[in-house]
Amino acid sequence: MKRIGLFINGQSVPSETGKYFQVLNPATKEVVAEVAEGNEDDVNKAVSAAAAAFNQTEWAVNKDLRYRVLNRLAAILRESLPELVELESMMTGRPIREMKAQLSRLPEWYEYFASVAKTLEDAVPPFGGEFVNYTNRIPLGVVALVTPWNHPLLILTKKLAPALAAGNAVVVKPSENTPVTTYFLAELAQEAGVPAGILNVVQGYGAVVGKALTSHPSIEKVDITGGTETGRHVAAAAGYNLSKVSAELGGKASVLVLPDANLEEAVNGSAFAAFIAAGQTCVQGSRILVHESMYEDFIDKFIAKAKKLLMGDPKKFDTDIGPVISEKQYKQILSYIQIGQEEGAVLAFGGTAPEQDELANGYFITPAIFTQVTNSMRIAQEEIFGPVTCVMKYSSMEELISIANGTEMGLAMSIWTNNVRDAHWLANRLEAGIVWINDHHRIDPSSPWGGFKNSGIGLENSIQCYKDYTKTRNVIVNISRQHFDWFDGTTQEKRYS
Ligand code: TXE
Repeated sequence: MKRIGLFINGQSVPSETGKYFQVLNPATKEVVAEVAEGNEDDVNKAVSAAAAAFNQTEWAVNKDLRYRVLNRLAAILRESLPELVELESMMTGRPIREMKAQLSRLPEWYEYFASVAKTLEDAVPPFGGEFVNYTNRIPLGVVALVTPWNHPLLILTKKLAPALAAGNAVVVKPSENTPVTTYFLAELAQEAGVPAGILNVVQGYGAVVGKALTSHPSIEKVDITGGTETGRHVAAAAGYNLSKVSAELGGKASVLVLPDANLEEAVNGSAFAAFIAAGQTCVQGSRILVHESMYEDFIDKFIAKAKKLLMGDPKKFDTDIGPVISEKQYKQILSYIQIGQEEGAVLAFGGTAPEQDELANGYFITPAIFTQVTNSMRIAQEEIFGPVTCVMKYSSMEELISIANGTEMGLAMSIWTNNVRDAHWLANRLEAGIVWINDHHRIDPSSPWGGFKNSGIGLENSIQCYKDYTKTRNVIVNISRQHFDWFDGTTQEKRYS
């Protein structure tokens, strides 16, 4: 069995306590690896190593170095994909086909942000008078990245690529459920030329390592993806330290099917929105809003589609749906399925253990479709984070907007229509940070990703995210040949501001 250490100052080290915790495969409950369990002392060590590397290596001040190293990392990562895909699938239980599709895009993030670092121009503000003014973007210092288990490497990469490109030193706290690939990515980064100490990984539990790291006074920015409650605690600690914070939190995404939509396309899109990753994504289509004119047909076809999804061994290439991540999530999802029925919704399909004996050991739940759902029900409002979705009926555009915006979350939504005017009209009325039209889940390093309302604060991806990993030094130069003396005794009117 593999034993994996913490990654501090470019080296694999045991934790201060010497303790290890087990990472389980949720499809089989077999142990994937034993991982060093960090604590506050390990966090302090990692933050000190990061601060020293930030101050003593060229990383923070040499953009060309960063550009070359991050492009090299992208190339090395491409070559390492088969092993990472397999490991990530074993830790998360996500089907190998999904992980391959997702991880094969990761190198693009390092390339994109390397190019942003290389090409982004600073400003020359029109200061006026005889002054030249220019700004310099400089890295923040040591930043903390806290990541979840649903897309371990993708979510890490969305934060790490801009953080490194901007010249910061990083300490990562991966999820206790899925810490293994994060460690290997750190090794690959070192191989690519990231100096020792610039990227550190401290594995362990959220309440210990996560808390110590995100409340550490030397951390200049905390970037977390996790549950909304966790986000609130982390943001409060960051607020006390006056450090920046970016938080990608819970979601309750609506899929809006307009009356003119192509039914088959809308059904396929809704299944993709709701059931990829066994529904464990922050943008999961957990509320499918269908016009009354097609509601019954939609439900029939949607159930037929869900029936065809192959639940099984994540290692097999034809598996569509794997298990959910852990016993905690499994119980949470089943309890919501019960709550939905108690609230009066109809469980029209799924929501049970699969029939296959070979899946009995894993945390498998068949895709669940609720109908007769009203917007005030808990299953329509609270993040379930599993393969459960609610289909709701609407009759007018006003009602559609009111249901879609009628949650505390505001991460993402998708609109399905061929009517270009309605698509854009509607998109501009939705309270969500991301709106897809005739698609769902699509992502690109250049395209801002972040939530409104209780779904979080700040952005991942895009030039804006890069800028958020920097601070601005503003240089104001007096180029006048006249010597300035405010107190020259003349009382002449002069500019002093
Ligand atoms: O998340 P946590 P959990 C939602 C989803 C899920 C729920 C709980 O609804 O059902 O959250 O999942 C670290 N200080 N999302 O318990 O705990 C933790 O160790 C600092 C949505 O797994 O929020 C992990 O590394 N860090 C989401 C990370 O935070 C702390 C993805 C996220 O774990 C901490 C995951 C603390 N006090 C869950 N407590 C999305 N937006 O995609 C925990 N952590």
